[in-house]
Amino acid sequence: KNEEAYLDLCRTVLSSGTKKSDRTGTGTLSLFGHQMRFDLKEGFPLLTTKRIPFRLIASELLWFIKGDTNIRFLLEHNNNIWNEWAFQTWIESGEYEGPDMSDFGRKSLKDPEFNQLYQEEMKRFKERILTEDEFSRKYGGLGSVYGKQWRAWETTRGETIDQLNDVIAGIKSNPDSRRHIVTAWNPEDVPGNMALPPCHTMFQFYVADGKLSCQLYQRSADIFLGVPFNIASYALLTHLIANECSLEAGEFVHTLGDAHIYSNHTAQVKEQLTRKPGPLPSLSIRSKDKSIFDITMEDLSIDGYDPHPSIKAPVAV
Ligand code: UFP
Repeated sequence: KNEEAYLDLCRTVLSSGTKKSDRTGTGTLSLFGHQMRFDLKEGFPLLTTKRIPFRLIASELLWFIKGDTNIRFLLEHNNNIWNEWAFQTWIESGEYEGPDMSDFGRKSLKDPEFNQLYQEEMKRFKERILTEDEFSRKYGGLGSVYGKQWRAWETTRGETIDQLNDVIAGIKSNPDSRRHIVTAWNPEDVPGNMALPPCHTMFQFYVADGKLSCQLYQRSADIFLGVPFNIASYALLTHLIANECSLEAGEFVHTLGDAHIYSNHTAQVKEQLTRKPGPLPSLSIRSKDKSIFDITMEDLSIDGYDPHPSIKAPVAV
């Protein structure tokens, strides 16, 4: 049952995960290969055992769907989840003349005085992205992130492939096909061009009995902070594509590679496991006949969401 699938994953990793070191130096409990199923008929899988900010998930997904890779759209929606990646390019550029911001992720967590400086620089950066077109073109772009790979995958012949549009056309014209795949993992880009190689490496759609299902292969999964976002994001994508193709939403199948709980998240996970899940909310899409590429935040709403309070935890950087 939906949320239980997530809580079971937490319990399994806590009780039988392997201690494993990782890129961030934090340390994790980890297991390899796990699958959860969410029946979208039973409600929208936005966890109720802690509050998950649907607004951030939805505006990020609409940004991917548009093929946008510039954080200006996110900032216009008061969404700050990708700021650090753009800020990094800015401070490494020759034009940046402020205080030394190297290793700002780690330093801002440890050093309150530095954090103050960092917050001020970040505020100035965001303001310029929002108000200066030239600056935003130069420093707001994130390069080969999801939006690019989904909508404008670059071929060796210098053409682009619109994977998302093609997969939608395929679902409409040939629903039984076993080739409804979008891939974000581009081996040509991964070694140098990407600060964070895609975690959601590929997804596939499946149509049966008038319902559209989606399976995601996620290579790396931060169970406490990342996975609840990822579940909601792909559940929403499944609904939006189903709506676009005049199908009902079926299941979201979430397959994980390295599924891990960071050592500084275990107390929070245990706290969450003491909470009793409530009924799942429901998603409504207004203006049902709008194209998926024109849907805006105003067209989406979550009803009946009454979660337990959010739980804070440090992001591994
Ligand atoms: N991570 C997620 N979901 C995401 C995302 C990142 O769980 O959507 F963007 C986590 C997984 C991992 C870290 O803990 O971010 C990425 O690090 P690495 O590239 O070393 O796997």
